[in-house]
Amino acid sequence: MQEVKKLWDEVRELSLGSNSTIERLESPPTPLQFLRDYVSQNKPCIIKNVSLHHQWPAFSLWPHPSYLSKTLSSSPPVSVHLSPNGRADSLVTLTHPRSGEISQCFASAHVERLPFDEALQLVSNSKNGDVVAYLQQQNDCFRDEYSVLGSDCDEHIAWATEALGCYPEAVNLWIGNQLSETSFHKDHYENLYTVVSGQKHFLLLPPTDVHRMYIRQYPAAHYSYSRVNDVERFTLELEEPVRYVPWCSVNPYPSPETRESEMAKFPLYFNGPKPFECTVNAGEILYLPSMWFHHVRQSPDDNGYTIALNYCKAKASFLCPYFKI
Ligand SMILES: O=C(O)CCC(=O)C(=O)O
Repeated sequence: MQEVKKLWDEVRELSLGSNSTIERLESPPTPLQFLRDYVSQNKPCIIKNVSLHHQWPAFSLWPHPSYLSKTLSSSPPVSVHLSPNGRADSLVTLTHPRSGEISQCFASAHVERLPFDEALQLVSNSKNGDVVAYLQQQNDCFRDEYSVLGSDCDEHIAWATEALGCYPEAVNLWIGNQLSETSFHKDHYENLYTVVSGQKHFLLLPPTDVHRMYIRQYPAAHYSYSRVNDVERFTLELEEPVRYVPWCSVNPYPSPETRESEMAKFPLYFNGPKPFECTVNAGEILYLPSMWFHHVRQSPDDNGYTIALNYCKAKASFLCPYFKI
């Protein structure tokens, strides 16, 4: 274990810095700077003033819900994730119906496709303990479900495309509010996470901190949701046959009642180096390199929504694009 702890320290000392903050660039980097200083080092950064340099109409139009509703009024339905507490795709304690045994499972949201206006209304009517809605689908939903908004932003981020050597494989739109939270996980793709309205709050840990996440196998479960005579009900059902999902066990924000026990269960997380912490504001892009662990919370804009767009591509062998520049 001593060697692993030394590795965490050395990664911070040699590459990431030890003050737990993410570097902020005043303006978009050149492709060469981006590749040399961040992509090839697998190091996150935040690019400020994107709205000035890229001048997407999205930054001024999307914060107005009436613009989105009007523009999307004759589009096909959009995907909305529903859960009782805004914590879908995360660990939930489940009492087994037959044995009464208490265990944890990996719970996925109930996903519905609804007309945009109806889906947006569900976000603003969200209530913790009742129903929390999050418009999202990580399957290129922006180019599929929201294609009419395509001319409001760039199809790709030119300096990143040049540095990474190819166009994004998926572009996803996220519309939620402070009630939705994304639990710690990692992805295998390079992520240019652009906040259009509101703020996103990230906790980040480098891939070398994998042991601090206590990744364990949890049985997969799904929320199913019903609305009968205005009575809304979620039930959590384990998948059958059982399927196991490897997931991070750490909740970085335990309640005051569970804090002590969580700290005792996950000492490497709570007693190790602090995670990198950053808030990404409207008009900024977070470069989130592949395999970094991330936990995401959000604060809404004045109209009650947080809107973000992320451009993703699988990590290539980064030496290839480097030599293309
Ligand atoms: O914005 C969020 O809620 C989660 C974003 C995320 O996890 C991702 O882009 O991989």
